[in-house]
Amino acid sequence: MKALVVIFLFVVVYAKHEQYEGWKSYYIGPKTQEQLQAIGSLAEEFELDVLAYANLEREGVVLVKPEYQDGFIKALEERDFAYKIHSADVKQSLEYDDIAIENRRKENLARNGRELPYDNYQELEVIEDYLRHVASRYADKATLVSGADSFEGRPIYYLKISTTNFEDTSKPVIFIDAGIHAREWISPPTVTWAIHKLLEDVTEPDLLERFDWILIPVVNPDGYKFTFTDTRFWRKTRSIDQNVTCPGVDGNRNYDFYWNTVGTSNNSCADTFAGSRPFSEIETRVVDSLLNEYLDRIALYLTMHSYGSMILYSWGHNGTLSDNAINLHIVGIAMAEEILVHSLPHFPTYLVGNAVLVIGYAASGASEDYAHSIGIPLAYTYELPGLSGGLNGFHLDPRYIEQVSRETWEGIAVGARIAGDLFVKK
Ligand code: 0X9
Ligand code: ZN
Repeated sequence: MKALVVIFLFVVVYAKHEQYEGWKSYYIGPKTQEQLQAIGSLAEEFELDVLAYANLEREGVVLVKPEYQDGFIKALEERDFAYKIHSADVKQSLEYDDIAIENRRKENLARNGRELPYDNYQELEVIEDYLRHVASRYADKATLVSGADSFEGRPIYYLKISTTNFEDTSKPVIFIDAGIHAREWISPPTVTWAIHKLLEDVTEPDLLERFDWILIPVVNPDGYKFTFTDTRFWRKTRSIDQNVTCPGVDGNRNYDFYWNTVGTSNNSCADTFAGSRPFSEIETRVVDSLLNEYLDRIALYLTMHSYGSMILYSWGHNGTLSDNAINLHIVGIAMAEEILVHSLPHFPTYLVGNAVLVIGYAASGASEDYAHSIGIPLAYTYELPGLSGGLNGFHLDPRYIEQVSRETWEGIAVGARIAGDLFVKK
């Protein structure tokens, strides 16, 4: 019987990842600025899916389709790139991941463990149950709202946390979202952990007294769900537009900031498709309307992505600096230093800086730039740790989810306090 269950599980996951048959992933380590810059054109030429961005100190990881593998390796060798295999069989790596995830899920159920796992990735329904639970258990401080239904009809939940029901308008607001990029599974747990620290395990009461919080654990629930059920490396929303070929828009190219001018695609089948117009997606409109509703009170905006151990700030479309660059840098560094204090020795050190300079490419229509452009003084993209830099596993090994959530919270706490000190109400 047990053997049958194992076989059944294997068949189910096998079918699920069929689309990655023959795919491989590689570490690539650029040694010179020219090599670093060449990655963008290699990515275009060989339709690479970049899972982690390289820089001169740190190798990146790319996914390569079977039909491009020979040409890609030839191109790397011609350009004298350092590279090594990351997964020789992506489909099999995903199957192993699924089995490990399923086993941990069963162990959790058997232990009757905490409601929300931090030793396993968090499925959408589990996050939603948790949000409903904390909203009713801590009704005096927490309000759960659905900003709208997603394209496929799922609630886009956000939690408002406040000791005054948001009525003391002199309090600065801290706004954090996660899960706009569906496949970046480490992102939502950092926001659910923040909720845990503000409601269930309050070790920093000043953060509750001083600030109101808006927290969106999964901005893109349709895409997130789709990565669990169908396509592990799906990045975009799941909207269907009759005028274009493929479903989905890159939420982080869909904001109204130099929309569709750089680092974006007009091809709906591309991962960086900017959409048919700014804010074509209900998911980005929900964030936009909240940003605008609390515009004069938001002291700090964070959006959680992966991978790369980076804290990025404006301007990400052209690499220039904003008028508030010094504060952006000071607060960015303070967050990164605090994370470092609570990090593990083998985790990469966070890099902090202008998005273009640190991640190595320009892209318009991203949320942190938009938030900053409408007047939010401190706005950052976190690229959370994972993949490269000596961590194991195909994606970030689930054993590190709690660690990343904990250390990220330390960064958020420090960032909130300094943002609060700097905040001048308009
Ligand atoms: O490209 C992105 O959207 C972000 N990286 S990710 O690997 N998570 O996709 C980086 C966005 C950086 N910010 C700007 N370009 N403004
Ligand atoms: Zn992302």
